[in-house]
Amino acid sequence: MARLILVTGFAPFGGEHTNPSWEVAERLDGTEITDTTVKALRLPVNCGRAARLVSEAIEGLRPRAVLGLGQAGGRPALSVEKVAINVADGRASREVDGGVQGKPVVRGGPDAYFSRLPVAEILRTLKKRGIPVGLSLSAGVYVCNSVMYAALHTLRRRRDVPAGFIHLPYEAAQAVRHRAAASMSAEVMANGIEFALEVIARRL
Ligand code: PCA
Repeated sequence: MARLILVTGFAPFGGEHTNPSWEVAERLDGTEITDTTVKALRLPVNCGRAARLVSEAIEGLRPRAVLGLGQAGGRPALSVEKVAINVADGRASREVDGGVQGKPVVRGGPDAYFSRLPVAEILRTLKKRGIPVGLSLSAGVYVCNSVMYAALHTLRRRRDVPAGFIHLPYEAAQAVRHRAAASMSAEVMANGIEFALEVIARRL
């Protein structure tokens, strides 16, 4: 059976017509990266449903690695997430509260999981190749955090399967509607994610 890397992206939300995470995942769908094939999965912007779907995909497809992608509008660079917490708040507008009104992603689950991607190597490689990238210590408390947490929880006994999450800035055309917030072209983001997948695949 082909070795798969599962790459998830999201539907548009918050009045947007596109979501860069799906633009990038869709571009990479079916490509071969170091003897692995990218399988893209589009997730709904709903904490419970997205978490369930990513877990089901991991159980059903048995990927060798999992990389979640999501939009973090306003961030200036790709951000490699270090940690997912067991808090889900189903309303993006309440991110500012830090999820104090949130529920657990998994009832009884551990407080947090660290990314199991080679974070430092991804950061080094992307910087070397001229892709703006940084480390993030919070994936938030909205759907992206839920997906990262759910993937790591599903794989908690399969430590040989690297899994984690990278947030993407607005795509250039979206930023026009946000007072020219920081943005990047889908092409540069896709290149960056391809480099990250190469780093991940090389270690499998
Ligand atoms: N970004 C949101 C949810 C979907 C997405 O693309 C987040 O950061 O949680």
